[in-house]
Amino acid sequence: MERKLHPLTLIEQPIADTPLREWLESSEKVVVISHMNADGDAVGSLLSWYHMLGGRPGVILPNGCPPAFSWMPGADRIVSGDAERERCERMLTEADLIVGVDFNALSRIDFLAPALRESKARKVLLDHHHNPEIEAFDLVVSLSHLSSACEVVYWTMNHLWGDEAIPRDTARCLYTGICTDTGSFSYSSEQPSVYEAAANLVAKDINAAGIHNQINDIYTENRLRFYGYVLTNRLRVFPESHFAYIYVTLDDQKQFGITAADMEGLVSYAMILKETHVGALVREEPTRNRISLRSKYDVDVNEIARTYFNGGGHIKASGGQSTTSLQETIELLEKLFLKKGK
Ligand SMILES: [Mn+2]
Repeated sequence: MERKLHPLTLIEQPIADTPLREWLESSEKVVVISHMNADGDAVGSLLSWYHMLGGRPGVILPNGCPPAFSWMPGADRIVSGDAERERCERMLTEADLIVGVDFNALSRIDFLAPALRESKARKVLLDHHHNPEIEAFDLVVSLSHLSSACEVVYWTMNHLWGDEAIPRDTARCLYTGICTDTGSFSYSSEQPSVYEAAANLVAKDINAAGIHNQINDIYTENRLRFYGYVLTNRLRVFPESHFAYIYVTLDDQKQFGITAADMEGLVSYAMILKETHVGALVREEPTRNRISLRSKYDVDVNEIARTYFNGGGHIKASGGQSTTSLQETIELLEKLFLKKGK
């Protein structure tokens, strides 16, 4: 029943009844911040506000803008916590309004969390993850049934100022985040509202095909050959258990000169298999293993990531880590997902 409702009707307190518009328009020092290891949704929702507010806000990412998104309009304005930690802390301290996008807990902004927590600024969170840390904010717009933070931001802007007030550069940023968080409308996109938002954004002459190219056609030859190697040598498939996983050793990464960002999307290859219901990627790091989990149907991998891998995320896409050996991590995965005797 929920899926037929328009997102704006699902906000318990209509945004128009909150002081959000007044805060955004009257605050002198606005700072927008998103999470560590930013993805397209984080960068998109961050920069959408930069353009919407006429270039007024300071924009912060704890460890900067990933090169894959440096083409986005306004990306050169992002202040990186890694590179300029004190400047970021000062921006947060001196702000009168802080807007957090695409994260549900202060731990996601890592070493910048104390500065945000202690800032006297008004604090707003706009997000789509479950269980927002509401105590840390003055106003929370948390719509976990929506595809992306960019969609949450789109409907918020639409509701506050109307679609016609949204500028083209904001539309480019928001469309990018919606595409990256839905795999170009292949998952997390069951709600009709995501297509309505996309249609309204595409109507702003944003060159949607160009954005899809910028997001998808980005592999180096080396990265593609690494994928070939991994799919040949590091993919294990268990059709009877509807489970497949890929593991990547430190040696593999060294051999091909591969970074964590290069493995973004690798887990989806486990999901392409017809029989796979749940897929995993384990990548070895010097002091731990990172685990990505994906689910096609009703297995809640958010719960599994929370319970076994000190992580979390979404029901169908989550991640975590383990500090045991690669071998032990793989054994735990097999224990969790393999049917007995298979
Ligand atoms: Mn997101």
